Amino acid sequence: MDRTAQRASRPPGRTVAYEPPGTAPPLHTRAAAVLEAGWTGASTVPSRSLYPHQWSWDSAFIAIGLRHLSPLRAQTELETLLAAQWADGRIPHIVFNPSVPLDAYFPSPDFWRSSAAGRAAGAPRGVETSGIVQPPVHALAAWLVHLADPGLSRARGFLTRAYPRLAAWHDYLLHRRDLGGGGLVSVVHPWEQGMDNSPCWDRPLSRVTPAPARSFRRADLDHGLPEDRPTDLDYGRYVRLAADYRDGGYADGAGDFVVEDPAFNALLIASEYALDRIARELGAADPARPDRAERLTATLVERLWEPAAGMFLCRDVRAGEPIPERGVSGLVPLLLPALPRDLVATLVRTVCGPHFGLGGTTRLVPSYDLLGEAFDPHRYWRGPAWFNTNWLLEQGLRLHGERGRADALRKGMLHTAGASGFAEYVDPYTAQACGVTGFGWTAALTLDLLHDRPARGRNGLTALKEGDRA
Ligand code: 9WN
Repeated sequence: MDRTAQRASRPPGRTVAYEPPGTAPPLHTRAAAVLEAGWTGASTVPSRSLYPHQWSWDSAFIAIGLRHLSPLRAQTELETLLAAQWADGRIPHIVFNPSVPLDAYFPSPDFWRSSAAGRAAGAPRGVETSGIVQPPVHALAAWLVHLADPGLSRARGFLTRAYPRLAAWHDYLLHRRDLGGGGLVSVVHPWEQGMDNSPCWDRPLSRVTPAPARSFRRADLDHGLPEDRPTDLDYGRYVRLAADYRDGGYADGAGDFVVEDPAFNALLIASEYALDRIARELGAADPARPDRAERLTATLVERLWEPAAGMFLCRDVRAGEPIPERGVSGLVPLLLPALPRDLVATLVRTVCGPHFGLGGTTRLVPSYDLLGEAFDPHRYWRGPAWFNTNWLLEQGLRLHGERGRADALRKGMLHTAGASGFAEYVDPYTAQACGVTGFGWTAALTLDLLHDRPARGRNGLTALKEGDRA
């Protein structure tokens, strides 16, 4: 099918149902079928075609939804990822499935060469992985998975086995990745932050000399529309950064791209709260841990809050300055329980204001500033709305008592997920599906929203505060 026909045949958005009402199976059944289709026996692929391996933060979000279908599978999902942890504590962003052909995804295991190039950093020998990381949603996911069936979790020693690995993961980030020296974690590649081609990276990436286009072959364009994906120039820079990191033995601190990101750090803080709850459940509470989460929240505010923008901004550590772009990552700290009240109020105003349009021009929050020069409603993380960031914002709104807005966002997400065939991302204005359909975390987080108890004002994040059975 040519590109125009592919675009025309996309599942429509908010105005027309994806399947005629009455004939489609319930949303819950369809979401469960997506996760079933992606299950490999040990973990879930984000997409059989575009992403045929295990991804780190995808697995965490997928486990959060999967726990409602099968707590055992959700535990296994996280255990498979944790088994690929490096001895220095890092959890790799991809765990490769050896039965998938090398040319099915780029960069493939023979690019990363983890077991050889990562030896000094402690890469595992029995499995090939990438050498970079992704946002630390894992302790939060592990705690929520535990709460779904504490009896099974205790019987299998799930948290007992997961806890030391999660603690080592956080230690790696806090000790080896404080590259700005101010107490926050830095990412060293746009793929680490997870919002790969966000306009927030344009400035720091402009310092990176791209690898020549002929030196690699992209596999993503076999499955996705070029106008929905990063450009070749972006890929050239991603490849250069990753190859330099690999050639330096995956040692931290030398690269050209070093950024402090609000969402990455906020997710670490949320996971610090979760780690504290896990430790308490195991009778191994560390009195320093809750303080650490609150101290990190204060540091995040001190280093990344930008009053003039009404939100958090990324910080270009190499240039020593904030990055003047409004990306959705600057809203994600809304999920932090200890965020000062005036900042909560400002963030809510920003989400609902002209830059993100929630409840006005958009039904889901876009990945980037609607008024930004680089805004593009279809190109990946340069404008489209994604379900994981919207889920995080729904959690944050509800946590801070914004019930009406959280309910509306939840409703918009459920409708859009079903109508788009569980799209990877959608046009924030029309809700037209972009990227692939049948996407893992879209289905998983749909299930989580369906199992929420919004009427009681509870959700996954309130479980951190209350020890609630989420
Ligand atoms: C590179 C798997 C991943 C997500 C990322 C998303 C995309 C990969 C790619 O897919 O990135 O890691 O090949 O584009 O940007 O957030 O984890 O779903």
